[in-house]
Amino acid sequence: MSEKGIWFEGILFPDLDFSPDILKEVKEEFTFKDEDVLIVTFPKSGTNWLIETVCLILSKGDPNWIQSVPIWERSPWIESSSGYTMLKNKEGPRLVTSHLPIQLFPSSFFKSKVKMIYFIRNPRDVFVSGYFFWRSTNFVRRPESLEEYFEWFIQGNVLYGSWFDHIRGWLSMRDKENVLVLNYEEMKQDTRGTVGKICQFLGKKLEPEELNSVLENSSFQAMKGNAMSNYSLLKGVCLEDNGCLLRKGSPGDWKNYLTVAQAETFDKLFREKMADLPQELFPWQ
Ligand code: PPS
Repeated sequence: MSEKGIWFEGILFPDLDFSPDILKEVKEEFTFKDEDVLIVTFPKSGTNWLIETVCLILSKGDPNWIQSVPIWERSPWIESSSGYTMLKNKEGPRLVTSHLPIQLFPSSFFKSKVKMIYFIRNPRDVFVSGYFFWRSTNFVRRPESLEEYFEWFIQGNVLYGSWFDHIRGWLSMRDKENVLVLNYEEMKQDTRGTVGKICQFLGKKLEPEELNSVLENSSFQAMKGNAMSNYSLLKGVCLEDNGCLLRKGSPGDWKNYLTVAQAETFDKLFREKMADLPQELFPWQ
């Protein structure tokens, strides 16, 4: 994926709404406020699902906000030029999203009490999800085959760099009071329980019917039908007609795509790179 895109400090970014100058400014000058809420993920980890869920928690289950404002305006990506401008000009507490690796993150965050949720997904499913999604976009070099994208992914030669480095970097923050680490697989298996954890972390108490509305309106089917959240507004802009953010939403879908040899290469790499971290952080293993 190295021919098309923007490079900043050794990390590849989309060729759309990103620039090295803004990325530098974000890192050095963006000022977090303690009341902001932050969502950080490696791309294709379920970011938009988490954003939708948090938006619904903040609106106490009322779907009006998620059905009337595009998801990238409700919780802008801080590193994109448009997201950075929106966030800088926004009054009051902000919901902020980012895929940035820790070394490129605004330094003001590390001195703040901002509550951050870091969301992790099985990298094999991240890989498959990315392969299908990036092929339908016009802002990154498209892989010609799954094999080619596999090589790029394990070398960390993809958008936002190496999955392994991203996870290792951010997990160094996992014991901080203002950090909650969640994962896609557990949220899928016990969505109600995970939403409960998020509410507790954010200090939000929901009535049972409000909680039901959060679950209903953030479901895969509801999001797939919500034009403000399913990226259909980007068709013809940077997404082709067959482009689909909500593709399958199935943990373990990688088993339908990786060969036995690729799965073994992945397992070996995972062991080498992540062996010293508590394995309960990776419940799909
Ligand atoms: S992005 O472009 O990096 O911000 O994409 P991201 O949102 O991180 O990841 C997209 C994958 O998340 C799945 N998704 C969901 N799964 C379950 N429930 C809900 N509500 C949901 N919303 C999004 C989406 O289907 C993508 O995964 P794949 O495996 O491609 O289906």
